[in-house]
Amino acid sequence: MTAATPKHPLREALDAVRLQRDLIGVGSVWTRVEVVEQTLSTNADVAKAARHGAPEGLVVAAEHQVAGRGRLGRSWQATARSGLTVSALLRPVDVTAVHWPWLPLLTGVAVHRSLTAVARVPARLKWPNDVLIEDRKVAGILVERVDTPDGPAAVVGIGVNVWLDSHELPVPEATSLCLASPHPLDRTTLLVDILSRLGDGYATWRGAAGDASKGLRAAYERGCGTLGRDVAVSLPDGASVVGRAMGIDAAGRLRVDTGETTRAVGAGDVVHLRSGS
Ligand code: BT5
Repeated sequence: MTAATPKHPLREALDAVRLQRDLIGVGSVWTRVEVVEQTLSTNADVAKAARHGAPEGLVVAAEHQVAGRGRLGRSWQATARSGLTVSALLRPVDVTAVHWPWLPLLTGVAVHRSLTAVARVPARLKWPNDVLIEDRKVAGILVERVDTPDGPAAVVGIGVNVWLDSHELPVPEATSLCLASPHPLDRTTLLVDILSRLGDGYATWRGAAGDASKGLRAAYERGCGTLGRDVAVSLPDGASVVGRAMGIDAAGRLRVDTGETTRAVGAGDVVHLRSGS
């Protein structure tokens, strides 16, 4: 990837009226879209609303998120209006908890499809739910389970780098849509597309009672650039698994062939070592 030529970043405000109009309606999962100028974390905001009884379908998007959360206590950094920082409340009460680990993966499928179809970038999923362009991270997803008086809920958080110039990238391994694509696009269009796909994917998954074998698993595998590659996976307990990523199992875990055995990894950080052959 070549270093940045600034592409006249058009940091227009999110169009809250259009978001409401295009996302909310009969048959839509989305019930309310709020755009806030600044907040600490949209995931924290939606979790708080969930604990206070907010119904499924609440969406909060921030123009500037100043304490964005990543997984495992890490952070998500983005300058004002440079991308999407958005969270949505889902309450899949009729899906048994064993299938909930598919929620981040189905969110990844929606984001990946949107970036390839609308932003027209050669994006690939990195298990479990990063979205990469040429091995650089353009989007991150954080799904958190929250206990609420109305039962367990899921807060689905999505961060996408849209108008970040190269000198603004928070880490060298990051990229943005404007750096990777010659097709400028506005954030409202992208957000409508991502949430529409997420809503459809969620409704289908829920309709299948969370059973990913009814299409989600295959869809995820098609978009996943981790498969077929040699990987090193750091596990939460500090151990690591090195081998060839072979596929995704029925529980959404990554199957890694270590040469001696096949391990199913449910959580961890993957490093892509090199392409498999
Ligand atoms: C993630 O965590 O990638 C999940 C990020 C989720 C962010 C959204 S924004 C809306 C919602 N509200 C929140 O508070 N959070 C969610 P993880 O896999 O742990 O990756 C975090 C790591 O990505 C950091 O340690 C950095 O190395 C890197 N990183 C941070 N900001 C980045 C950015 N803008 N682009 C690419 N990489 C970034």
